[in-house]
Amino acid sequence: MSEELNLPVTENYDENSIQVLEGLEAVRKRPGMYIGSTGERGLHHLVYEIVDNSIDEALAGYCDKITVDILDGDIIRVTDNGRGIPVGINPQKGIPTVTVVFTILHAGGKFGGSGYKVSGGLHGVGASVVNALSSWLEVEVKDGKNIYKQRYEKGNIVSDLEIIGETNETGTTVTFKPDPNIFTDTTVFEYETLLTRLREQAFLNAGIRVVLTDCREESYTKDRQDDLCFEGGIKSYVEYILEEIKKDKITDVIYLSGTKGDSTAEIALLWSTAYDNRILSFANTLHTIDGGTHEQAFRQSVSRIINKYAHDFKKLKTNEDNLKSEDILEGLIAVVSVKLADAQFESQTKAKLGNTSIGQLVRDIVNDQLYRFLEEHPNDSKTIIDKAIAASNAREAAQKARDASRNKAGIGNKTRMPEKLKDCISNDPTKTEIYIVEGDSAGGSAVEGRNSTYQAILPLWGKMLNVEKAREDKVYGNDKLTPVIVALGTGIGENFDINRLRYDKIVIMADADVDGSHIRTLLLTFFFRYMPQLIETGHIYLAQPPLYRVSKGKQHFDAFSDEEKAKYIEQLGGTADVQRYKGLGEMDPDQLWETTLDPERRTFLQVTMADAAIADETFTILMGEEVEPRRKFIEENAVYATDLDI
Ligand code: TTJ
Repeated sequence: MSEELNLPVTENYDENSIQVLEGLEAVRKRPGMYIGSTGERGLHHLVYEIVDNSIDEALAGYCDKITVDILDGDIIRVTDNGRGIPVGINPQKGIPTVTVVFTILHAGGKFGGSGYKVSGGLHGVGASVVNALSSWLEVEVKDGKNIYKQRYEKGNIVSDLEIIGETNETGTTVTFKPDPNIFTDTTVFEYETLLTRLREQAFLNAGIRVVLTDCREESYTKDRQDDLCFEGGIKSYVEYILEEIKKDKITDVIYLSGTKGDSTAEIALLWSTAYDNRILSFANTLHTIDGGTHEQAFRQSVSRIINKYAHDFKKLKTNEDNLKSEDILEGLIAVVSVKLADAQFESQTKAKLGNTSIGQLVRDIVNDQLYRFLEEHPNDSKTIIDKAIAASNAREAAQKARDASRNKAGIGNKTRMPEKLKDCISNDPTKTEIYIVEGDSAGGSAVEGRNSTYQAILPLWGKMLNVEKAREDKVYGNDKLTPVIVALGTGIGENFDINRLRYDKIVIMADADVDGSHIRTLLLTFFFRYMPQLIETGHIYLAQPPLYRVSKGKQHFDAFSDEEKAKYIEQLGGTADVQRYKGLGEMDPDQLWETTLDPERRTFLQVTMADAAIADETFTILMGEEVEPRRKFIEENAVYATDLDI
């Protein structure tokens, strides 16, 4: 049912409307000027342009639900339950405001009004652009009395604004089909792409609710629906990122905010167990991937304030250098969201914010509010500073090791091997083995018992570092592990090069007691964190020395477990002499060769971590206070392959 509206009809448009049509013609001629590209990114941008209008209505407090439906035929439908775009005649244009919205190219504020709209430069004014680039677009408005509808094709009005029904609801629905003649790459919408951006919008506009649904029959995301609403806003955003990277937070979520004039800034941050940092910055909800004044101000002022606090509260000695920014930011997850009227972007892709004033606002907020947080949360402050110190020590240790391994690899002068290393004669890295042995005495019998052609021995320090007491930086920050790094030759961290590995097998040979378990824990954690490729490529083994020697007369057996011991006693008629090996240091060289080193008779355990990510978190526990959980982990979690013929 459509009732004649006393509205100007299409043929009566004056010269202005011809100008209007030319305006949208320009959009079709150079779409990239208006939406960045006509590829997949530009296609999805159309949706964001329409949704932004509803988000504005939600931020104004008149709408609490926005739905985005992907329909068959590469069609999008966006609906909000706001006031509805006004249908009354726009005095300047002499046509309904809703028609102005979709047919007149706007440069400034929302719908051509004088008031500015906090936007990324296109937001809230992109409706006519979307219309111009769509094969067709239909808008339906409910104003609490009537349902109005109008249809356009390629930006051209093809029907008057008509009343098609009655309603007591209010809201706006826009349905459109992007023009395949413009979007020649693809017109297929990706659910995950839309989800990512709409989720971002929901985080950045606390409390707005966006429901995305895939209504397509054929789509592999058919019937997928995500109902996105985060009352916590960017505080929820940093928690979300934490979950995504499977790390744990080590401080509370910190929230800072402030306004200056027309500009607002809000910041959420936390420190996590991660080793890198993730700082996302946004301007008018546009993700400024290349950062800009707001993000730079944030990074600089966080570093400044942490150092200021550390010195003020004697966490750093006055003559101690400041902590480096990269160490302070290690593990940081932060979202910096600024909204400002005259956002200036330094690149066409709007990826870098240029306004200097917003940088000052961010600095003021961090200087004032972060410092206050640190004062009021001494535990979190200690955690942040301890982590930065640990990061600094680990970085210095890594640098030392890089220098050492670079020298070792013949870069510059020939590096001396660690003096404790009893290297093997062969240089063939596909055949040689290095045994990392706990203590000098075990090292001594291993040196005598080994086959020096292809077996190298590296005795480590005797008494294991009191791992449960030593903080991570103490464990890795000192030079105890440097001999291992130099001997292996690969370098560590980002300098790791598996092609420089000097041995085929790296065998950890330690006693089955608590000290042995400490050294195994430490070395596995060290390899996992700084040379994980060694684990992934199966180069790491645990030697399995026997626990008992069961003998009777001339016969003797070596047992590797209590069960085996009982079996051998049984085999020898129920009685036998049982010698418990106290430790590797107790074994004479021949015994060590026969039981642990000889490839024909030894039992190696190859360390293969099924899930590095789980291991990472578990190793974090290993570095915690309790020794027992760590030892238990090593015995249970490393996946061992026994009787390997290697
Ligand atoms: C503007 O101020 C007067 C009352 O209505 C306000 C308004 O325009 N609200 C509004 C616009 N709600 N939703 C829209 C909108 C929704 C979609 C899906 C698309 C567009 C272009 C606008």
